[in-house]
Amino acid sequence: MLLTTSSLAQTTQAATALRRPLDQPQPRQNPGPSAETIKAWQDRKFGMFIHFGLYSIAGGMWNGKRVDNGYSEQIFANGPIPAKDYEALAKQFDPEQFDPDAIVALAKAAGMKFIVITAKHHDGFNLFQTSQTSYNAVDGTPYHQDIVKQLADACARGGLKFGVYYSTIDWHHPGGNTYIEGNSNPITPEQEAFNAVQLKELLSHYGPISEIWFDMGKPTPAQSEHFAHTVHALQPQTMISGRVWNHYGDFAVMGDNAEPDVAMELPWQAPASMFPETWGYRSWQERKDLPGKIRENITRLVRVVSQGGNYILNIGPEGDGSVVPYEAQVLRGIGEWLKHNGEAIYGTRKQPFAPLDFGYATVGPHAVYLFVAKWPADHQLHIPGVADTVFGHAYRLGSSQVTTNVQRDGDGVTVSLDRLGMRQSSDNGDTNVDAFMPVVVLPVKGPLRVRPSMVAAAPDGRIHLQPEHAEHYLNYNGEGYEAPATLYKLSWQVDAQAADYMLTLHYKAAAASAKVDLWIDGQRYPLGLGGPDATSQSLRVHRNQKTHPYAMQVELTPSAPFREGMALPVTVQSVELSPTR
Ligand code: H79
Repeated sequence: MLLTTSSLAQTTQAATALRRPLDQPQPRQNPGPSAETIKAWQDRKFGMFIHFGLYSIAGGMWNGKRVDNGYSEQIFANGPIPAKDYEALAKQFDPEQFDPDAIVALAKAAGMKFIVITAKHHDGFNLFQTSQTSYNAVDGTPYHQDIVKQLADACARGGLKFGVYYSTIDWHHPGGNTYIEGNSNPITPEQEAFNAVQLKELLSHYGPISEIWFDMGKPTPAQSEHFAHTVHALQPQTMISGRVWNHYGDFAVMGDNAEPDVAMELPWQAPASMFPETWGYRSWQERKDLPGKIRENITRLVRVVSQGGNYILNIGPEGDGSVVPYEAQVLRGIGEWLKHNGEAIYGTRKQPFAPLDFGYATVGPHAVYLFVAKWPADHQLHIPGVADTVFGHAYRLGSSQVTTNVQRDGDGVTVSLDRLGMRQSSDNGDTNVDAFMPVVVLPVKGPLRVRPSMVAAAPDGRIHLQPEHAEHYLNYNGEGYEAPATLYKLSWQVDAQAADYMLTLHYKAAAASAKVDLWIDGQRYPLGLGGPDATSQSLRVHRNQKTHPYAMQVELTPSAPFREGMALPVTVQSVELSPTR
């Protein structure tokens, strides 16, 4: 049977509608990537970002002077450089040292599982051949080759996933944008049409695109939907970055070099550059303390992965396409560490414990991994709330011949670092990166049972819940880079001994039509908040110890099913629970 492109796309899409639990936000674009695709994307954990373009030739210098206001990939705007002069860089664009297979080999040596390259940055120059403008690497430069194609092919040969960065801003095209501070430009209708054609090109000519890293601009919700739909109509399994805005992404993106400070339950990524000052090559960047930079990035990777995220680390090759030696050394250093410790990173889940005083943790299919960032004074690792889990003997990852018992200790367990023969390594000038951030493995037999940290009941059994004691869940990537993240869920873990409670929700006056869902141990209680004068609601609720053996889980969300981006339509002041018998 012959399938047209569009019917093929529809067939693929029909099979991939994503379902999430009803107390989680539902994707705006559905169908999109399947649950399997999302999980595989999350399991990769670590990838390479490449910022490369005409700005790489300038390298943060113009007319012999350093341009130090803003990122070097935005030197056109920061200079500012006259358009004709910047465009003339295209005639010099001939990156003879650009070696896609070597870059793929470097990414693999770093332990990276995917590469994302700037197909088009804000300056409007395209690393790929496009029908929309000759301002591209093939038609507008002496190089005459498609960099995106070269790298896509090299990734396919090397077994890495491949993605593209795409800025919806365009400072070059006549129908495009001019620079504004912060880069939250509205997208003109001409620009939208131009972008949609380029998206079709990128999604049609380069094989499977694992992710598309939309960036910046401030499209309308209809434009964000248009961009997302254009991508998914051609490749439903492409993961779209949240910076397509208005909650049309398949994964949330933190700010440049930022990490979340709240709990995360949907897919997300933290983008990082080697130095916070630039993503594109900067010839005069001071590149000091290589071991420190390696340690910094291992720590960031571990912190991000222990919170369930993906870490994408940038390189900014020089104008001739060569990788900056310092950046290659940083990547190789991380790779050395991952060679021994990767089991604790790839395919793991976020840490389910209360914050750990010694560092971080992840959970694999058969083990808990403990990352020792701070040497505990008593040389013991304490893990709270796991007294009911059966552990095998603990060992240091990479040296399983020395083992020790996992000791019960109150409601948790303790592991002695001395018994594992582990010593604190000196941090000053230590070039032995492998000694850094050692990982201790606690093999888990049977289920991992975690008693969360809980809000206690008063002696009379009453429980007083305040927003400060809840996990806060936020919607990221709303109406542009500067829009604040909004709250969609509060979640408390409560040490509740009774089976039945009278619950009272106290809140600031809400719109007459405002509705929320209260969830008790996974059971949904829909609530209408009823008008500007109402400030509380009471109802009977029941504990379900079968599904939530340790703690009663109390959650508030918008009325289910709710879409990504919907905020909790009320300001919660407190939740009071009193046992009814
Ligand atoms: O591609 C990289 C950046 O060029 C792009 N995102 C990453 C991945 C980006 N474009 N704009 N922005 C990020 C936000 C702009 C932030 C800025 Fe600033 C605030 C630019 C000028 C003021 C940060 C702080 C850079 C200089 C000062």
